Amino acid sequence: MLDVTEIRKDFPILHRQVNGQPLVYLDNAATSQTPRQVIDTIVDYYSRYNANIHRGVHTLSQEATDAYEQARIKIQKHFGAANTREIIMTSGTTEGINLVAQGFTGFLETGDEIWVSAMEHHSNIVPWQMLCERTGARLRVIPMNEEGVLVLEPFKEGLSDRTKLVFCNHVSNALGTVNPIEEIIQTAHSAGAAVLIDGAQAAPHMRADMQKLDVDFYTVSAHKLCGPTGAGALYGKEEWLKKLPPYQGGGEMISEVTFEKTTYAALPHKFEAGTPNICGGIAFGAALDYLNGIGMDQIAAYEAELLSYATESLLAIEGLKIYGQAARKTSVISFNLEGVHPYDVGTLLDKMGIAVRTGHHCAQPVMDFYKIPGTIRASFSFYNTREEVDRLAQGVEKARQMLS
Ligand code: C6P
Repeated sequence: MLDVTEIRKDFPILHRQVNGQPLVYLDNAATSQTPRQVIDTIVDYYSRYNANIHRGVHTLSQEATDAYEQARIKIQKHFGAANTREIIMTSGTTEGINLVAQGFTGFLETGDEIWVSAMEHHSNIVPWQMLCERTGARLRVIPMNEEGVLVLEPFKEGLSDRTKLVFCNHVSNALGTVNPIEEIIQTAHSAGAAVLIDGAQAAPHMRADMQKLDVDFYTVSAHKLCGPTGAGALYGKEEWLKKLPPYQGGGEMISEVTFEKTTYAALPHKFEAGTPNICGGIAFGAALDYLNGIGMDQIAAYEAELLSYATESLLAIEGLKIYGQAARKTSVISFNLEGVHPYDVGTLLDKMGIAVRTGHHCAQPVMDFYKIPGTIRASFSFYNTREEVDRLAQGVEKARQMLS
C-alpha cells in the first residue's frame, strides 16, 4: 500500500486552506494536482535553459531540445509505443482528437459511418460531427444501459464495409466506467475500421500499452497526470500517421519550402507546427517519472480501495443516488441528492473546503440519458485519504439537511 502521508508532502497545494478549512481536493478528473518534482522541473527550465528547440546551434537550445525529446521517449515508453515517431506532442486530448478528425477528411465520403459511444466527452463528439458535416458521413452511437455500461450488440450488428472509424473513451469522465476497449478495437478492426481511444481519464489510473491494445490512436492530457495544462500526447500507429495529412502548416513541420511546393518533415514533426509548449512537454515527462516512481499498479490498488470506501460511505446517505454502477470503474463517483440541484450541493461543499465538480461534466448526452441536469462528481486520486472521504460524506449529509 502507498505511504499517502509521505506522498502528500510532495503536493504543496494540498496543505492550503479554502474558506477557513483544510482543502479536500476531489476534482481530480477535471485536473490533477502537481507535485513539487514537476513544479521544480518547470522552475528549472525557465531558470536555466529556456530556449526554442530544434532550431538553434547554441547550448541552451540544444539542452532544451534534448530535454524535450527525452520527454517524448518517456511518453513512448510509458504508453508502450513502438517508437517516438508514433508520439505526437499536443496541447492535450482535445487537440489530439481534432488532429485525427481533420486528417480523416479526405478518407471519408457520403454514406460512410463513424461510431462513437453514448458516454463520450464533448471533445469526442463535436470533432466527429464536424467531420460528418465536411464529408457526408453518418454518426452512429453505441448505446449504454442504466448501470452506465456500453451495450455492444447494436454496434456489432451495425458494422459494415461503410464503417470507417470508431471512437470511444477508455474511461468515462462522467461515470468512471472502464469501457471494454479491447473488444471494441478487435470488433472494429474485423470490419476494417480504425479506432481512436480517448485515454484522458484512464491514463491517471492504469497503464495502457499501445502495442498490446493494437489501437490506432490514443490521446492523453498531461494535466490529468500530475503534469501541467496545455500539454499532452497523441499516439498514432506509424502506418496511419504516414497516411494522414498534416494538421497545421507552419515552421518545424516542413522539410523544404518553396512558393511552388512544400514537402513535409518526417514523423513526428510533420504534425508539430510552430513552437510547441516546450516546458509543458518536459514537465509532462517529469510527471510520468513521478507516477512511475510510485507505480501505476500501486496507484490502481489504492484507488480501488478508496473508491469502495467512498461508495459505501456515500450510499449510507438518505436519498443519494450514484450514476454509474459498472463492475469496472475508476475512482469517480457521480451522484445526486433527491430533490436537490447538484450546483447547490457543490456550492455548500466549497464553503466547507471540499472541491468537487458539478454539472454535465462536458458529457451532456450522459445527463440526457438519465434525464438529469447534471451530477455532483467526486473524483479521487492516489493522494486522497479515507479522512477526506469522511469529510466529503459529512459535508454531503450536512448539505442534504440544509437543502431538503
Ligand atoms: N475532462 C472533466 O472535468 P482536455 O481538456 O483536452 O485536456 O481534455 C478533454 C477531455 C477529453 N476526454 C475526456 C474523457 C475528458 O474527461 C476530458 C476532460 C475534464 O471531466 C474537463 S471537461
